[in-house]
Amino acid sequence: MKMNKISTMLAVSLSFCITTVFAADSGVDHSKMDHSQMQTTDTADVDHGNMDHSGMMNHANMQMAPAGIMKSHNHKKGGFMFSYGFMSMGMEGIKNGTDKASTQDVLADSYSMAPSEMSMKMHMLGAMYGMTDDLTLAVMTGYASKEMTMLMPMMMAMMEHDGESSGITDTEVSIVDGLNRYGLDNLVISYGFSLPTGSIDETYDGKKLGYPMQLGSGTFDFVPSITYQQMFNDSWGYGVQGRATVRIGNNSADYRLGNEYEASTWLTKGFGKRFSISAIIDVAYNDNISGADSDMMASMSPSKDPLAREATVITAGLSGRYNLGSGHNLLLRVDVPIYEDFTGYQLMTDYKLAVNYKKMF
Ligand SMILES: [Cu+2]
Repeated sequence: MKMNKISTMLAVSLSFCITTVFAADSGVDHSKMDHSQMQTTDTADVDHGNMDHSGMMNHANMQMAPAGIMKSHNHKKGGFMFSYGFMSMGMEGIKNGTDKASTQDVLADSYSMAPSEMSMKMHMLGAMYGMTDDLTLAVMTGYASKEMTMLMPMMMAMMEHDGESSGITDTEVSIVDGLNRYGLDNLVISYGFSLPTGSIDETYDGKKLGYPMQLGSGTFDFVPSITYQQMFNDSWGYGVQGRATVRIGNNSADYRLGNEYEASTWLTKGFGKRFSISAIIDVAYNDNISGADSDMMASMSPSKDPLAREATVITAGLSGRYNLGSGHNLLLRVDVPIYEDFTGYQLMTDYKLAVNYKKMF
């Protein structure tokens, strides 16, 4: 059911993407035109380093991609980019399917505990390096801190149970291909792997924490993406990105997290040469876990139940980008969920906040 829904959404975004690619490239010099237009915009901005960095990048319209959209541009040979991001996410309350559920519902379904809140903070470090004019190496890793509160019936009252974990997350190594050698100026693809550098053995008070509190997948994951971006004129543009996380094999604890499929689409409006705002819609699906960690008892809590992880989530976001000149970029993004459909009891997301800093050399 869910898989059908999400496949439809992904198919729609993808066909939208493909249609536009062909529409753009069947026209004689359409993409070239857009490109030179963009460069004019960049060079017109006399007093700053945008000029250098558009020389280092094949996709000047990268300036239009909102925060959180990674691997949407490549750098020209020798070009280098460093990025730092901070993300904060809050979750509270439970849903099952698309309906809200209470702590009592969870306990009545024979779980011993019910999750009530969770928060996650993450620092992300990234680097990109142009190996050729088309192929850019992108490496990304992070440090996450997570906190979760569970409720457990004790005598006649509810007792709070806390859990915490923190550490290095998984590390992604990808190749971003600008496809300019095929004349595809607006299309970028990337393919790479997520390496299992994040721990899957996080415990608290001597007990193994649930699946969402672990820091990594424990498996090598294939992480491809495809991005299409187009400027309408020198201030309006849009983009579409599809990405997937496909897990390979089982991890050392004998389970495999569900695959993830995500599509984002955004509309960006530039104000002057330095500032732009994007509105983003993101559709994400992730599957249940196959196998199970033998140190987690599914009946303890839904967060330890491998079959209560499947989710389809649609979020709406707003992102702002400020180009500080000399290749410095500051980005901000806020997201709120507009649709959540869960298999089993899962925590609802309140908000997601992200700050990003990028420096291009
Ligand atoms: Cu970059």
